[in-house]
Amino acid sequence: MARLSAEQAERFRRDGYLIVDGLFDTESLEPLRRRIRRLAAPDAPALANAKRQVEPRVEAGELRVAGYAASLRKMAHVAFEDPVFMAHARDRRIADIIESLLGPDIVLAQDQLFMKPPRVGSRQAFHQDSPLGFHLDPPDLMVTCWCALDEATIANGCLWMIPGSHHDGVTDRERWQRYEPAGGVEPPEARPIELAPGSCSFHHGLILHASRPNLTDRPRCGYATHYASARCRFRGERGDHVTIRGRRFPGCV
Ligand SMILES: O=C(O)CCC(=O)C(=O)O
Repeated sequence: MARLSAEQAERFRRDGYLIVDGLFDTESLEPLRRRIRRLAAPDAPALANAKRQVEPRVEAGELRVAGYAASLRKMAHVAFEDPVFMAHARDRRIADIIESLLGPDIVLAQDQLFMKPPRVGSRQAFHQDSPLGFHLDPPDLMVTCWCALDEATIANGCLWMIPGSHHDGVTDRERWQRYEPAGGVEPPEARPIELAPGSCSFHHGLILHASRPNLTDRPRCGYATHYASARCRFRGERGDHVTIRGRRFPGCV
C-alpha cells in the first residue's frame, strides 16, 4: 500500500491539503477522458440520477458556445451510475492515500466532474465542501481527491486554497464571502494549486477553496471524488454511499 509519509500526512493536517504529483500517468486516464467525451456529447446516454449543470452565462443566454460540451459547468453523481467513473473513484492509488488520512473504513460520498470549458468556465467562489449537502457528523472526516485531467494553471482556473482554514471548523457563508477576491485577485494567504494532468490534490472537507474562471483557450477539466469515514453518522434524509474500503457501521453513512 502506497501510504503517505509521516511528513506528507503532517502537512495535510497542518495545511488542509496536499498535492501528489503524477499519481496517474496520462495514459491510464484515457478511458475516463473517452467516457467524459461520450457523456458530454449532445446525444449522451441518460444517467438517471447524475446532475448536469450548464454554465450560468450560457443558461442565461448571455453567451453562445459551439456545442454542448463547451456549455457544461459540471456533472455530479456520475460514478454511482457509470463503471468507468466508479473505477477511478475506487482506484487503489487514491484509496491508499485516503486511508492514510481517514483510516481504514471509507465510503464514497459524492463525485463531481468540473469541466471549466475554455473561455466559458466560470468562477467557483470560496466554500467548504462538507457543509454543502454532505450531512456528515462529524463534518470533518471528509477528504476530496481532485484529479487533474488537463493541466490546471492560474490562467485556466486551477483551485486556490486557504491553508489552515479547516482548523476553524464549519463557518458561515459571510466568512466564505470575505475571501472573495477584490478586483479578481485572491487574498495574499491563498495558494494556487497548479497541477499537471494526472496529478491530484487532496483537500480536507472544511478547507476554504475556490477556482477562477477559465480565461484561456485550453480546457481545465478536473474530477473530484469526495470520501468520508464510514464511521460518520449521516444526518441527511437520503444518501448514496458506496463502500471503498473496510467496514460499514449501523446508523452511519
Ligand atoms: O474544480 C473546481 O473548479 C472546483 C472544485 C471544488 O470546489 C471541489 O473539488 O471541491
